[in-house]
Amino acid sequence: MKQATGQEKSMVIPKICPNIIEGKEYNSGEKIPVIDPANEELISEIIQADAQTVDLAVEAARRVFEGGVWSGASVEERQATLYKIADLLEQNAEELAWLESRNIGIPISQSRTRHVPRAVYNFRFFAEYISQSGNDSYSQLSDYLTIITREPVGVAALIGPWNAPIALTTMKIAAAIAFGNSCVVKPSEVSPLTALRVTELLHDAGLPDGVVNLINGRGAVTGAALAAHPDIDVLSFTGGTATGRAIMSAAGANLTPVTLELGGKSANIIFDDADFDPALDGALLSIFSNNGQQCLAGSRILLQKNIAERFLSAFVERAKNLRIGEPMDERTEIGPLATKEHFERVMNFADIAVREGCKMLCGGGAVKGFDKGYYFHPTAVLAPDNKSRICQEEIFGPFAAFQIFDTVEDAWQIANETRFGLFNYVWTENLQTAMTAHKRLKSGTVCVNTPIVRELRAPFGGFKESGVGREGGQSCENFYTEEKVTIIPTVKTKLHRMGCGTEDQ
Ligand code: TXE
Repeated sequence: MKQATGQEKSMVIPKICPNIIEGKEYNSGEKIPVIDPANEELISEIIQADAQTVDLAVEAARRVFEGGVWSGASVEERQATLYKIADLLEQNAEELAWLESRNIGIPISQSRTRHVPRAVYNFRFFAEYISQSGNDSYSQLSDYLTIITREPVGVAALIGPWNAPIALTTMKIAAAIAFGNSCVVKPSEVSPLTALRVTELLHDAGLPDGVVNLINGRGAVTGAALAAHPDIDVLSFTGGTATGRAIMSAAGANLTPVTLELGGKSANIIFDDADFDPALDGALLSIFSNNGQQCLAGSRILLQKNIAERFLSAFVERAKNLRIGEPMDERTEIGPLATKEHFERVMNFADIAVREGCKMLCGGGAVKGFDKGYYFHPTAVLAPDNKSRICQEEIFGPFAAFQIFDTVEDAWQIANETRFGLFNYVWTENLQTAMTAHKRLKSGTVCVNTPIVRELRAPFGGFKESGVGREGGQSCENFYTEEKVTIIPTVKTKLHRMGCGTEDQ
């Protein structure tokens, strides 16, 4: 593998994204194009790992795990390496932000301020976590001490999404390796660039080769081979709900535990008594940041009837004013969608909205003035009711579906009428309404008077079809470690003597 070149490394996109197994590059296999969504140009190609290459990666991870170079390292050693990784990511932050924005079209200002700092924090957080977490023990049973310890689970398969690749995939990597595991990482075929650079930086930070192995390829080939592999111990996935089902079935055949962080259709409920300006800012951020491609987007905006007209007109005015542009332009607020297929899918929802009788408030099509690139206009529609497809399906783009409701009770009912349950947002100045939201909304997280705040200590995940399991400090410890119970008598025990031919106890 290449040596560290640090900040001096010029910002180039590698022509080929190889598979990296135990520190070695594997360059043979089908090539799959990687496209810049801003101009539709070929910027790189991945080498697809077939089932045999996936085997090699899992075998390497297993060998390195059993060898103990990392799984047997002390907490202090692991912590030092994790801090070093965080430092190196930070030193290369500009390059990582640039790669991410070129690859998936996220505005550079957001890659710089949110995605890459989050990746850095993921490693720092788990470095700190492992030095603080402790073990339980029980001494209630007379004359016995029962100690609970944790061991790394073994080989973790980590399958990442394309919408926030560096932030979400490093969360999985940091958690898996912090607890001593080895892993096989498969980024989305759409967004391989930052995962490759991060893998190089892991090596430069001194993480032993083979602790993190990188394989590239399509979901149906590489992803499916990894998910069905009998020698992985756990699998963590972030992506779409349909893919999550396929992965859970494949893993289930081997009794491999999974965490699935899937889609969402979160309600963002604005009550009449909400503080207007923060609610408006929060609603815009919630649906338009990350080009609307986020699982926790507040994509169904529910307005109580007295605030509705004023809110709608202020929202639409701001939405029309969003700066749409080249992702590398620092002023850009909305860049292109990540792929052509996704762009067409989001476009199709604009047609569906019209067919379903929604009122188009703004947007609803491709942005004029761009000959190339997958630019979709920030869109807002007023839906006739919650049954319409634009209120029930995850669009995953800058597409806000408004509804108007009457009573507080109506709000809970509409918000919960969905097969998803990842997030909900509530804006109110009434403490009772806020506390009722906390009880009544069926989702993994309820945000009151704030857009998303990601607290890594807290469990992140979804109810219903939004997922299985949770990610976060304690949740990740539970997932990436096996618990072991050791029972020790605290006094010399006198055991019943079987086979002595005596009634003596
Ligand atoms: O992602 P996929 P898709 C939602 C969003 C989006 C929809 C579809 O609504 O429009 O999902 O997105 C790998 N076995 N989210 O289809 O397929 C794939 O290679 C193993 C929500 O583009 O879920 C990639 O690495 N792996 C979301 C990863 O799964 C498979 C983020 C995610 O891709 C596989 C992304 C298989 N059979 C999309 N098939 C979120 N929760 O934030 C695919 N993959």
